[in-house]
Order: sequence, then structure tokens, then C-alpha cells
Amino acid sequence: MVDIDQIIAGVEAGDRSALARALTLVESRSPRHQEPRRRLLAWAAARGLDGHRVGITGPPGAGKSTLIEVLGLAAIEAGRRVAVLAIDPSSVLRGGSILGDKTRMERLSLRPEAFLRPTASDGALGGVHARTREAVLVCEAAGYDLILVETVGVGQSEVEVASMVDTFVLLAQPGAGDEVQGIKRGILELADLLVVTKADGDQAALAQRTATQLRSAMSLLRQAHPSWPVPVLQTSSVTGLGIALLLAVVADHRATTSADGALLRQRARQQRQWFNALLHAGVWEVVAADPGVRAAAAAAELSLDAGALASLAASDVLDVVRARLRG
Ligand SMILES: Nc1nc2c(ncn2[C@@H]2O[C@H](COP(=O)(O)OP(=O)(O)OP(=O)(O)O)[C@@H](O)[C@H]2O)c(=O)[nH]1
Ligand SMILES: [Mg+2]
Repeated sequence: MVDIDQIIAGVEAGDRSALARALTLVESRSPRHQEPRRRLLAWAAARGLDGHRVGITGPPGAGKSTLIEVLGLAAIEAGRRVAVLAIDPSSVLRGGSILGDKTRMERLSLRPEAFLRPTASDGALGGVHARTREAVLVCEAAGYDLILVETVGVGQSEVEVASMVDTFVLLAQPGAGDEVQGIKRGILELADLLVVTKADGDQAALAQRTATQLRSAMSLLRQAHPSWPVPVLQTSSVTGLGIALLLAVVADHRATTSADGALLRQRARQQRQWFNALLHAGVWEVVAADPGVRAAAAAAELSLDAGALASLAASDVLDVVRARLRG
């Protein structure tokens, strides 16, 4: 049995193991966890504590975790409390065991002001980040005011992360600029900030060229936010180059979008999107619980295999749904 009052009291008292248990509850799909889960989320929403939500994505090995560690440490030095939610979109396929190794961030995890959470994706509703939005909320309620969400960029995952954060940071490795077309235009358009990582040693010159190429690529795109031309920075997690500047620019993005109301509008839009996604998926779950609808859906799927047109097969099922709702 989950003692939700005890968990909430622990989270309020700053107990990180209670927060870890709370997040396990947030991620749980077990029916008996849904009531305590609901109470936890209601508590978190009522706390009214807000954080700066920052998404950090980029191709595999771009240096995301390493950057988050040094950025997180710098933020702590500046008095922030930092939560890191690292999502591995492929963990369903790989069994999730790699996640632990890749997201260790040892120095950061030793700090009492930091909370690290590797999250295995479950591939269900909302794709890879189904429960991350709620995890963000609970971390904020626990008093973390900088929430860093790491995920590997694999196309759709960037779009999902962008739809749950205030500031979306896209990382590129030195050399990535030579194939700027390789970074999908749609993803570049989502970025509030571009960072060329590993600008050190014999990659420093290449990083410089990559930054220049990314700047010219960005200048060809429509500027999404009138008062925010997207900056292109260079960082090194080894030498510390650009880390303080990155932290300042991330904070500046938040300040700029707060000042002109864009942040509020963005959050409202995100809430509505998420509401719609949950509702649509949930409605089907409820409707498909009806044996008649389930049978019709199964028959329609079979007819698809036999060459039926998808739209006609779907109409057949919807007819049954409508009849059931009327009845
Ligand atoms: N020279 C140099 N190497 C770096 C830097 N940042 C990361 N690396 C190295 O790049 C490799 C990948 O770094 P990670 O931080 O694990 O990259 P990631 O993007 O989190 O990787 P995935 O989560 O696996 O996609 C590691 O071997 C790091 O040591 C940097 O600033 N400079
Ligand atoms: Mg990583």
C-alpha cells in the first residue's frame, strides 16, 4: 500500500528518496496507484511553485549529459536547485539498462541541491515522454527551480520535449554544420538556443566553423519570437568554455519570454495540447472497453488485412461506437 501522505510530507521536507518514490508513482500505470497518483498531482499543482523548464536534446553522443552536469553545477553555485530528468527513448527496445550508465553525472548527483532521475520511456500515450510532464510538476513542487530534461534527438522526441519546456536547447557536435541539412529544418525552428559542444582541443576550430554555419542556417529561417534572435553558442564541458554564458543566456530567454507574455501563452498552448492528447487517447480506451466496439474493431482490423480501405474500416467501427452511445 502506498502511503501518499507520508510521501508528500517527505517531498515537502526535501527528502530526495521521497521524491524518487513520488516520481515512481507518477510513472505508474497500475490501477491501484491511480488514486494516490491523482492526490500527488493535485498537491503538486496546489503548491504553486514554478521552475524554469529547459529541454536539452541533440544527437547521440553530442555531449548532453556531460553538459548538463557542468551546467547543473554552475546553476547550483548560483543558488539554484536543479532537477535532471533524463529520458531514453530507445530504452523500451534495449531494456533500459544502458540508461543508468549513461546518466550517472556523478559530481552533480553528489550535490544535495540536485536531483537526478533517469526515466525509462514506456512508449505509450504521448510517446516517449508520457509521464515526464507530471514529473516536472512534482519536481517543481519539491522546490527545484531549474528543471533540465535530457533526451536523445531522434526526430519526434525533440518535438515532444519542445512541447513541455520553456526553453529548448539544441546541441550539435563540431562538424554538424557541414551537414546542416542533416538537422531537420523543423527541429532547428523549434530551438531557442543552439549550442556547439566540445569546443576544445583539436576540435575547437571545427566547432567555430560549425557555429558560423549554424548561424547562417538560422538566419534563413523565420524568427519564431520577435524579441529573441536564436543565439548560437559554443561550449566545452572539459575546459568550462561558454558554460557561464550558456547559463546566463538560458536565464535571459526565460526573462525575455516572461516579460512579453510569450511564456504564459506557450504554457497555455502546451496545456491545451496535452489535454487534447490525453483526452483523445483516453476516450478510445474508455470506448474500447465496450465488448461490441472491441469486436467491431477486431473485425475491421481483419478486414484491413484482407485489403479493405482504412477509412471504410474505421467508419464501420465508428458506426458501432455511435450506436452504442445512443443506446
Ligand atoms: N572533448 C570533449 N568531449 C566531450 C565534451 N562533452 C562530452 N564529451 C565526450 O563525449 C562523449 C559523449 O558525452 P555524453 O555527455 O555522454 O553525450 P550524450 O549526448 O549525453 O550521449 P547520449 O545520452 O548517449 O546520447 C563522452 O565520451 C564525453 O566524455 C566536451 O565538452 N569536450
Ligand atoms: Mg546522455
